[in-house]
Parts: sequence; structure tokens; C-alpha cells
Amino acid sequence: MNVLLIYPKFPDTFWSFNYALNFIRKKAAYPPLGLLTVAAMLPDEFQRRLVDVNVDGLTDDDLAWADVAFIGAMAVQRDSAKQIIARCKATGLKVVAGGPLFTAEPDAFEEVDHLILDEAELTLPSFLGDLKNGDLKKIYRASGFCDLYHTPPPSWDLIDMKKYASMSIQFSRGCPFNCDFCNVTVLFGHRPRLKSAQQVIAELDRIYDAGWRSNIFFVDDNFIGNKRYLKARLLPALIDWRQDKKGCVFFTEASINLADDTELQHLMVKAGFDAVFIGIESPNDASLAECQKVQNKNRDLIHDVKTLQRAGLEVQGGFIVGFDSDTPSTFQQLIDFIQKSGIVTAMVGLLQAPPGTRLFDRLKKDNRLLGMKISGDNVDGTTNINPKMGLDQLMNGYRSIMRHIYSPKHYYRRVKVFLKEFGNSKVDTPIDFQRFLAFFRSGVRLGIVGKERFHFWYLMAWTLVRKPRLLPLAVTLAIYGHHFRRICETHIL
Ligand code: B12
Ligand code: SF4
Repeated sequence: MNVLLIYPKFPDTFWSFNYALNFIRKKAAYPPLGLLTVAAMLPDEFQRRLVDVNVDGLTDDDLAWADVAFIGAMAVQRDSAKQIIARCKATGLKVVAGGPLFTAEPDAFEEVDHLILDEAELTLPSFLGDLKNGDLKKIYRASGFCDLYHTPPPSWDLIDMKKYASMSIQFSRGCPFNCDFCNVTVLFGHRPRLKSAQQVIAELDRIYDAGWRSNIFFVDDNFIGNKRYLKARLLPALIDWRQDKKGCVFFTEASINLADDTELQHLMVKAGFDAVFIGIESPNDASLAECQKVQNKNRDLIHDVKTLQRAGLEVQGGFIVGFDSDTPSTFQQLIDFIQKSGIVTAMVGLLQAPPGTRLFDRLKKDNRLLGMKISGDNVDGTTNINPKMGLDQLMNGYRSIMRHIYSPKHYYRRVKVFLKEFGNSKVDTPIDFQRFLAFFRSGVRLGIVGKERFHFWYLMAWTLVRKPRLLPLAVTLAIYGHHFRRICETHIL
């Protein structure tokens, strides 16, 4: 059986980094970890080929080679997924689909032959059993969640790593918190399920042995969901692993209570983490109470961010506007917060209600949903909620935030606020030829052609004098700023 695994295209979004990838001549930011993991679960006698449409074209030859197409996607890839399914069906290929898009919206994909939903660890074996017996069903679902001890290492041999900016690895799934707009707990549960430290090290070895030396993203919903295991087992193992390795800086997602635990911060930095994405959502306590983000309430969030930055962790922040408790002053409050905190990568989105969440159920009951579906990207200026303050006022406020924080003047000012605070990373990443060229290209594109040229050179000069070791980071952040500005200009403003 020839299985063609296909990963649909991401549109230009905040997280696609499309406009930044060009500087380092990469095609995509992250590999399709879900499909690579599913590929590793297929029986040895199956032939596999993977086409990530973000980095390679899907050719007629690929389709002719295949007996079946396996498609995996998240909501934001919906349009591309629909097109690919139609193309496969037109050539007579059977289509199997799974992953978050199909798990959340199975009814929207009547044309798919077999929907293998939820975690493939639980549903793929039944499909494979039925395939053998010639008795396939339309839908495979699971109740409950798998344990990750038997999840195989992803089949890295199916992709060309050089085309990606970062590699990905997953240690845990699930999150102990309960924010009402979030579908992580619906999809992955409350109890963090973990891989063992040995599994993680074995996966890292494979990536390292394949020649990878650049960034590695721990794609956990909340990396610090089980602090005890982290401190006792995983982080010591990572520190040990790093002893004889080069590069491979880690980054991940975590909750703000990381700021309360100095030991955990230091272990993470020693293990090679230099950035964390944190859902901060709002500086407004009433809005945090409304969405039940209790872990962020009654804290000095700016102090928390600075604590993490000083420890050596860049904080990237997720923010939301459109809560019922938000008022017209919330917009300026959020701008001030972001500027003061030095959160350079600030993902500000409109509140959306994904189906399956408590927020969705509440608003549906109150007849406040504008549609059942969400775009899948909450930074594209759309929402399926009728906001209390009115859509026009919300959109005007939202645009004012994005215009302000991504204008060259305020963006570069924020980078400086951050670099002043940032403790040095413990990992030296070798400066390869591409990084050197990226510096050169940014000098031309941002420093000569770009509107931000004055701010760009001022930041470079300041960093060179005050924090010379952070110059590569300053260049990277300048390139990110270019991407975020282009996304704002083309999608939001
Ligand atoms: C890494 C990640 C990203 C990366 C994407 C990397 C990439 N190239 O895929 C980045 C940072 C770019 C990203 C961005 C976004 N993300 Co994201 N992301 C994740 C995260 C944390 C991990 C994904 C992952 O690699 N998991 C590990 C693999 C092994 O799991 P998996 O992909 O789910 O695959 C398993 C099953 O789904 C299934 N499966 C998957 N594919 C297939 C295919 C077949 C054929 C079969 C049978 C089974 C199957 O089997 C696998 C093994 O169990 C998930 C949360 C999570 N825990 O999964 C959110 C998640 C996928 N993201 C989500 C969202 C909403 C977003 C954003 C829209 C956020 C935003 N507001 O901007 C953006 C949109 C993307 C974009 N480019 O703009 C949602 C998607 C919800 C949905 N219904 O689609 C998730 C589920 C988080 C959540 N809130 O619930 N994200
Ligand atoms: S902390 Fe993050 S992942 Fe956990 S429930 Fe809240 S928003 Fe979701």
C-alpha cells in the first residue's frame, strides 16, 4: 500500500512567518509533526511519501504513485485542505483525514472517505484492523485520551529538514487550567499526559543525528503542566544531553505561574530554553475573571514577564480583546502593557468562540454567536461573537492596538526594552552561512529599503555597544517585526 501523506498550505498569518522566512531562505517555519507521527504508526510494509504543500508542490506523479491519501490539518488550513481533497478525489484516490480540523468539524467533510479523528494512537489501530478485514467505516472516534508512552518517534526521514526554520518535538499533551475560550482541554484533556525523559532524548538524538543544529520547538500545550516530572527527570536529562551538543536552542509554551518558580526557570534555561509563549490575554482582571483565566488574576503581570526575561527566557505573549468586561479604555491599557513589558512578539487577537468550548455553549445560549465556525486564526480580525461593545468599536480599538505596537517606532522601542532586561542565553548557536546572509539581507531590506531604516540601525548600534552577544537576536527580532508589520498591513489595517 502506497500512502501519500499531505499537509495543506497555511495562509499568510501571524504565525506563518512567511515574510521572515525569505531572509533565511527557508520554506516553512515548522514541520508537520502530526503527520510525521502518524506515518511512524503505519505498518512497516506500507510505503510512505510526505508532501508538505508549504515547502513542495503536490505533483500529479505523487497522486499517481499513491493508493491512498492521508491528510492532516488544523482549522486555519481549511481552504487548502478542501482543494487538496477535491484534487485527490478527482484522480480517484481514497482520502483519509485526521488532526484538529477534522476532529473539530467532521460534518464539514462529507467528501472524505474515512475520518480518523481524535488521537491517532487510539483510532488508527481500529482503521488498520478494519482495512485488513476489508470492513472499513466512515468515522473512527475515541473516547478519552491515549497515554504517550507508546507514541513512536516521528518519521523524520520523510522530510527535508533544511527547508524548515525550526524542528518540533512534543513532550506532553493537555493542560491543567480551564480557560473558557480554549479548546486545548476539549481536544487533549486536563491531565497533562507525558512522554518519558528517555523517549524525548531518543527523539532529540534522531533530530541531532540528522544534522539539525537550529531551533527546536517543544509543542506542548503547557510545558510546565507537570512540574515535578520536569524538575526530577526531564530537565536534568536535557541538561545532560546538551553537554556534548552544539546549538539546538529550545522554546515552548507555558503558563504564567512559571514566574513563581525560580528553580524551574533556571533549570529550563540551563537545559537550553530561551523563549516561552505565554497566554497573558488581558491586563484587565475583570476580563481574566470572565474567561476563568484564574492563574493570571491578581498578579503583577509586568513584574512576572520581567522576572522571566531576566532569567534568560524571552516571553512571547498571547493577548485577547473582545471580552464583555473590556471597555474602550482597555485598548490603550493593552498598548501600555505590551510596550512596558517588552513583549516583542505580541499576538493580539479578537476573542473567538471555538465549537466545543464553554464560551461557545454560553454564547450560543445567549444567542450571541454570529456563526458556528471560526476562521481558525484569531489574529485575522474576524470573530464569530457579537461583542458587547459592538463590532465597530471593537474593530477600531483592535486596529489601533495593532497599528501602534507594530509601527517601527514602537516595535523597535519594545525590542530595546526587552534586550535591556534579557539575561544571556546559555546556548551558543553556531553562526552558519545562512544566518550571516540573513544579517546582510536585513541590512539591505530593512536598513536601506525599509521605512524603519533609522530605527533598525539605531537598534543595531545600541546592541553592538551595550549587548554585543545579543546582536543575532536583535537581527532576528527586526526580521520578525517586518513580518508582523506586513501581516497587519495586508490583513488587519
Ligand atoms: C505546534 C502548534 C502550532 C504551530 C504549527 C506547526 C505546524 N507546522 O503544524 C504554530 C505555532 C505555527 C501554530 C499556529 C497556530 N495554531 Co497551533 N498548535 C500547535 C500545537 C501546540 C501542537 C501541534 C502539534 O504538533 N502536535 C503534536 C502532534 C503529534 O499532534 P497532532 O498534530 O494533533 O496530531 C495527532 C492527531 O491530531 C492525529 N492526526 C494529526 N494529523 C493526522 C492526519 C491523519 C491522516 C490522521 C489519521 C491523524 C492525524 O494524530 C496525531 C497523533 O495523535 C497544537 C496543540 C496540540 N497539542 O496539538 C496547536 C493547535 C493545532 N493550534 C491551534 C491554533 C488555533 C493555532 C493558531 C490559529 C493560533 C493563532 N491564534 O494564531 C495558529 C494558526 C497557524 C498559522 N500558521 O497561523 C489549534 C487548532 C484548533 C483547530 N481546530 O484546528 C490547536 C489544536 C491548539 C488549540 N487551541 O486547540 N500552532
Ligand atoms: S492555560 Fe492556555 S492551554 Fe491551558 S486552558 Fe488556558 S489557554 Fe488553554
